[in-house]
Amino acid sequence: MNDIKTLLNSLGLADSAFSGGTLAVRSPIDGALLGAVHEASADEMRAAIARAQAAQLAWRIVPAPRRGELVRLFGEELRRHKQNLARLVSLEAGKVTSEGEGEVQEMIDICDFAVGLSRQLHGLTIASERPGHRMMEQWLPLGVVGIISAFNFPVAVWAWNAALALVCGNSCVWKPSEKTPLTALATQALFERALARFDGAPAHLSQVLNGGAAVGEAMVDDHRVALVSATGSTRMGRAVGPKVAARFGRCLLELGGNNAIIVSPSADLELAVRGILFGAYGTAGQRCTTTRRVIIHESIHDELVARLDRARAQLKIGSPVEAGTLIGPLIDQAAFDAMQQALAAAREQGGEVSGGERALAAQYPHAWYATPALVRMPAQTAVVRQETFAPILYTLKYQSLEEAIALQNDVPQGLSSAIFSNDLREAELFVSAAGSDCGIANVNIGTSGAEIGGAFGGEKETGGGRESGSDAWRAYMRRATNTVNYSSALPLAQGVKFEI
Ligand code: UN1
Repeated sequence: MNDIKTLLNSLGLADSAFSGGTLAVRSPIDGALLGAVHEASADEMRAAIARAQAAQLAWRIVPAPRRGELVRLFGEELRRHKQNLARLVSLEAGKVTSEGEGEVQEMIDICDFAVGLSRQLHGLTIASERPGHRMMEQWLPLGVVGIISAFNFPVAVWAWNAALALVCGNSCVWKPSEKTPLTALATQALFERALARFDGAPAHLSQVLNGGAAVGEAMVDDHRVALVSATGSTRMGRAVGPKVAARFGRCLLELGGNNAIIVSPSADLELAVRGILFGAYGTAGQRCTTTRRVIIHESIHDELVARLDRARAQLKIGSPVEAGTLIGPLIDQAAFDAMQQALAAAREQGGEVSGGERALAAQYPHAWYATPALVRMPAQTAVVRQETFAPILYTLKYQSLEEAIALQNDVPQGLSSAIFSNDLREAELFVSAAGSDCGIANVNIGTSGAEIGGAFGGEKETGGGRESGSDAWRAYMRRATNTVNYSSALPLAQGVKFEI
């Protein structure tokens, strides 16, 4: 407990920020109480949105490269506090040390990206059909951006949204996962340090409000929130999407995945084994990009499955902050129970399960560790088509690549996918219009661990949103088409006459 207090203080949090509240925070590592934070009410959310709206009115007229300067300063704070924030990610979300550090690195990377972007929020000039006229397209600040984030990337996904939203001239209101409020508060404290070093930013440019569904709902229902960017389960997205649509707000959804890797006979099996193991079992299977299915050509199926199963059994499970651990805990008992239910369903549907038992129960009776599971499935049954947020890998067999691609696509989700193949034709078919239907389709790397430079997101039940790199910034701006007449006549478009 002392340890955590020192850590939180070092990140700029006063004791009152993490004690005395009603939202208890427990570490998934051992169940220890890390703090008790204030839970906001729906009214507090509405008041925060009002403050955010005032902040945005001032921020939108600050030149974009100046706005970039604030994000640059924030990136500096993140660099300075990388180890400590990463440690907090490990303690609160259960990520192994290198993944906690990777998460903060991802925040730093998106800040760098956003700083560059702040000088490139470019529009278009379009040829007008009328003489003495010019048409242009501008991208202008949108308003208040609401961010709902999940426990598994408790701070990086917020940073993808916030860094872009801020350089685009918006203010942000953040509702983090109830399971990870401390990393959110610490991130907010670091942001405020950057703000204090910046001359000319309005107060309340970024705010965080912890709490449950009622706080999230107050954000989702509020017409002053121009964009709701929500990361989490498809169930959550189904609740959020229609509400935002009903008030004609904008939504950016990043929901469930059910990501597959196809392994062809020409694959480099060494690479494939490593890519599959990290994809399936890294982060204890709790990434939206986790590899949940591997579709293997029949000629190499038995050999590859045997190798995966042997390697699976060797992966070191333990406290994520101990050196050498590859697999940390599940976030809570509900996650463990959901894993057991999926494995029971898989058995009923003809699956042969290895692993998947509770681990380290004697050492950590109040935490939920599980051995990674590999399930040989006879077919892509109902349980395989659903996302279970746990380290379960289903193996399937194929004969023709067309069949493999059809299997890969025949799930409700469409986030990430990959093929391991050294055959150019196969690889190109996989990334073609007749290939993977996902937002991310990789060749000879796994399904998870995307860089921030590309647009991140997926199709179908994944929600269709794109965050992070490429031109994802456009979601945080509004497009204005301007026609400027610099002649002294008033010709109408399409040759319409209206003589007065
Ligand atoms: C998520 O799991 O919500 O590609 C995001 C990845 C990470 C992001 C995952 N960069 O695995």
